[in-house]
Amino acid sequence: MTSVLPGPGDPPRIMAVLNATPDSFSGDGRPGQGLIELAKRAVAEGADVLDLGAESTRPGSTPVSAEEEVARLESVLPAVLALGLPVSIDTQKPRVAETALAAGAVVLNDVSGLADPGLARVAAEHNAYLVLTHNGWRTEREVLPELQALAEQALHAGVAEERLILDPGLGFGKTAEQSLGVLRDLDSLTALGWPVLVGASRKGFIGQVLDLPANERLEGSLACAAIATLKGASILRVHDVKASVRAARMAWAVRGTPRVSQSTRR
Ligand code: HH2
Repeated sequence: MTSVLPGPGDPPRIMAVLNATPDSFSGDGRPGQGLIELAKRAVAEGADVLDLGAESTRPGSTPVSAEEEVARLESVLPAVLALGLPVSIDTQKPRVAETALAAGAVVLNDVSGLADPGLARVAAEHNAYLVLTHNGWRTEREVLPELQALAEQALHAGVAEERLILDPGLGFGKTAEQSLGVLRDLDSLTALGWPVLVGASRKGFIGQVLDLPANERLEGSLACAAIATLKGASILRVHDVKASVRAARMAWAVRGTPRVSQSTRR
């Protein structure tokens, strides 16, 4: 199975978005067989990791109970796991995380910034990767320390250092200007040496810059993918796999130097 993280000399891993939700902002959420077809296509187009979510994180989306989230996941997870790539679960609920990791998922993708600290304990128990996302905004200077504080919290809960992945949370509680600033300064985050995940694909800040709806944001998303790659991101979370693989490989060739690795972090 491909590893979740790239080696220091490899281009970023491409994480394909799979939304088992009827109300995803990006417009391609789909339950059941449609999602499995989407997953197969992502594999054929060169995805490295599949990120499966059963609750939309879109502002204003309807909250889903743990029971409903588990039911949505269970209807597709075995078929997605059978495709042979590492599977990530986009959830904020320890109960949902527990079920998915027990079934074979290997990454917990938490966009809430450990709103429920129980999630870190579940990741630790299963030795799963844990994506810690910066959610909200106070000042630009506080993004890095807040992410580091989340990392410390996860380490304290027993998550192994080499299992942590940090995400600056583009669009999460941030204006377009703030998201652009975070992407502009991504080097300062990747320089810390933790693997960094960037989810820019089809986000609202791209729509605001280009004045385009979600289904017209491919080029803007690729520009962001290239910038994140140049600045040392380890994982790109994307909707358009084939185009993103190419953009990342090209930007990585231009970068020409390995990314800072955890082993040199301290
Ligand atoms: N963005 C979304 C969802 N999950 N996870 C991480 N780690 N980083 C992100 O930036 C991120 C994420 C929102 O995108 P999408 O899944 O397309 O929409 P929705 O949550 O409405 O289904």
